Amino acid sequence: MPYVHETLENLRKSSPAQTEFYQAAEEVLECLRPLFQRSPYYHDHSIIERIVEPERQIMFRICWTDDDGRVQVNKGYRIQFNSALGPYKGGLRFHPSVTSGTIKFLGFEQIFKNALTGLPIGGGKGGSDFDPKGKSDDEIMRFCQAFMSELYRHIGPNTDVPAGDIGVGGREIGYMFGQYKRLTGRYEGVLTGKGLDWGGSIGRKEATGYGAVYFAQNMLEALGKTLEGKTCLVSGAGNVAIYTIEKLYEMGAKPVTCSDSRGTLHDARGIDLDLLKELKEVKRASLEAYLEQHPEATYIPAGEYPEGGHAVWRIKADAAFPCATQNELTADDAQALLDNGVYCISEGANMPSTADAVDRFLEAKIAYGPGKAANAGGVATSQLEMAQNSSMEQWPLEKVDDKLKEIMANIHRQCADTAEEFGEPTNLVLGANIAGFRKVADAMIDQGVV
Ligand code: NDP
Ligand code: 2IT
Repeated sequence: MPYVHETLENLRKSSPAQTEFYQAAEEVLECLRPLFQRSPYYHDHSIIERIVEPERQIMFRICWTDDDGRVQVNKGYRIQFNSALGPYKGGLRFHPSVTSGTIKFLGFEQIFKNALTGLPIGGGKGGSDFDPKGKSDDEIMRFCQAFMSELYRHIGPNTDVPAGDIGVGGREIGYMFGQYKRLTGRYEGVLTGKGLDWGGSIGRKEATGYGAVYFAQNMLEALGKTLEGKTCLVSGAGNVAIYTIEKLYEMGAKPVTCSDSRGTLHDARGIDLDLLKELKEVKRASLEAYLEQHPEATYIPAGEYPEGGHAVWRIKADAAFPCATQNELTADDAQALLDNGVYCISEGANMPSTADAVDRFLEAKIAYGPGKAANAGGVATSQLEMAQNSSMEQWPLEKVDDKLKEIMANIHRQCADTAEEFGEPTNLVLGANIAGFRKVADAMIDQGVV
């Protein structure tokens, strides 16, 4: 299929340093080959050349003053990738590793993820290389205000609605919302993940993690299995990891690990969720402090696993939930998981498995739910927050959670049906990419050359 090959070659030349974006684009485009063979009209409309090119990318300078009175400078980004299905929607990431390539890969993934939800949202993403670690509350507030002082002119409830991602939670959304309101004089649903007393949706904080577990449950149901009594590995210790662990307990499973950038925690009796929440949501402390209350648990500092792999993925279990960051699970890790009997992987994070790791999972034909399908519950519930804001309502938890369950089941069904349609019934990567792409591409064709 020269069409796919040529587009990837052109991307390699035009985006030489954007390796994560290239990785994400290659995965999607390679999956589309059988679709293009059946439906040449996507080629006739130059759809893939158009879909890999963001509609707009905004880069800006952020100047703010630290507690010592020194002026600090960071880079800010917002990518408005594709608006065929609705206003741009996607999170903001504050992490020192953020580059324009990181935001581009996340924005690209977001297009297809948002399409899979079946809700009217386009794809966008943003963030900064700002490092929230070790900053005071005042510093976080001044940074968020400075960030929004530029971003506010590019966003709006019907144009582009940012939310949280790594390093951006309820506190940061609050400071950014306050600054948006001050600058525009408008109280409107321009961000999601807001506080429950000022426009937030009940259940949004929990939605990504809960959704990833619902997705695992859907995959297991198709195999006649459940999560009940299963030992589960979770990486990360942030928003997605914490609520994955919470839902796993509700399903009768036993999550035995979590991790942060400094190390991995293994508690064979099951992670103490209350303590984890206190350490991470309240004290913002290292996971090592967990041992003060549970000396029988094991803590393995990052990089100190004897064989050089990621310690989380070397423990015997049934299911795994990567919920930290991109490329945190390598081919060696994938092999270790398979050797240890893991037969279900549901990705809470965005692109946590390297391309080689994904290949291992697909070859093994285990239940593998790629991030753009398995973690779509977060953005889907963000859209429910937008719906509540525009109708000036607040829905009860039961209603939000029922909708989340239904959306995750629909996503699973679409991925499985599409995989089946293309003759690879266990390949949900193929199913997710073709099903998401078709919706966006068809809408782009309907809307003409714009
Ligand atoms: P948080 O900032 O709440 O937590 C991130 C966790 O991952 C922390 O434990 C952090 O450790 C760890 N982590 C982050 N970067 C690295 C790194 N480079 N190496 C090792 N560990 C790292 O973020 P979220 O939980 O919100 O996001 C986690 C993942 O889920 C991301 O991939 C995000 O894109 C994805 N996601 C998030 C959604 C949401 O609604 N929040 C929705 C869909 C996907 P430490 O604290 O030490 O930095
Ligand atoms: O990656 C993601 O889907 C998110 N960070 C959530 C985006 C959103 O708009 O809620």
